[in-house]
Amino acid sequence: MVARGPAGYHGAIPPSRPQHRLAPLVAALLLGCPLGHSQPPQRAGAVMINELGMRLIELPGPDGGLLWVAAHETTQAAFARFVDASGYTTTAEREGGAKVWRGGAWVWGAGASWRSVFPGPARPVVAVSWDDAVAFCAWLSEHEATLGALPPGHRYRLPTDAEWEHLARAGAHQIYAGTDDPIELCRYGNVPDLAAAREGLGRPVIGCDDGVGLGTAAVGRYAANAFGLHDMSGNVWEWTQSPDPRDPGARRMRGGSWSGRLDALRIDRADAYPPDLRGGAIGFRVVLAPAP
Ligand SMILES: [Ca+2]
Repeated sequence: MVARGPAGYHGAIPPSRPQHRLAPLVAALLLGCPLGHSQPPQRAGAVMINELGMRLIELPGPDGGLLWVAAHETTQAAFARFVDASGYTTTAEREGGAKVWRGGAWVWGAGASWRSVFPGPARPVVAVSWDDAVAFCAWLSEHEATLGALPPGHRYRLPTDAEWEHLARAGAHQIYAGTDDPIELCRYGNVPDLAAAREGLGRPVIGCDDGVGLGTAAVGRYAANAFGLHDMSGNVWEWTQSPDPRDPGARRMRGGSWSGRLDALRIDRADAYPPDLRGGAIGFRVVLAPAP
């Protein structure tokens, strides 16, 4: 368990033993150091693997405090561990379906759920509501706390809207996660592209080919942004913790997807939906952060 646990957390202050170091430029930006500063990063950039095999990277949040951020969107394999252990029933399963892409449009899919929409253990879990994502975080927090595997005072949760944007930007001023050039996006994520057009997406696409048409890609298939985070732009929309300022009953989501509008892939764009919405282009990513 220690080998797979979060850097061996058993009540001790986490050891500083990063398995992965960020590029010097990024490290300098992260730590607010002038370039050329001789002191290496002490903590930011450390990596740990949690009890579900999820890779977490320690990164500065928008307020400068450190938090652990999942490098990937939550996979179906991880979500299955939650469901198997807890007996949880998702919103789609309780309410009889989810939105699915069919015939060039999002339509109601009777009986659709995370088990049936783009199935694959390494693919992001989709067709999950905001409520489902929050339930996953609560269970994972309790599960790892019981095992003594949580950093003291930490809990899993969804990133806030501000955290998501900061993490996608990764200390740069890029338009998309990883690049300013939309043609480059096929290196950084599963986006509406020529492959999707060939399969009949029927919407405007970027003139590049990411190798995946209609549907999700396995997490981590594409290049990470400068913080080491994959699929911040594209693959699936990611629920955030935050209510929408214009509609407090709705929850913000970020990053766009394999099927959506091209402008939604921009770091500075958000969408918002009721917390019980679920569909084949919506998933989530978690952070592990000090509890308030
Ligand atoms: Ca994404």
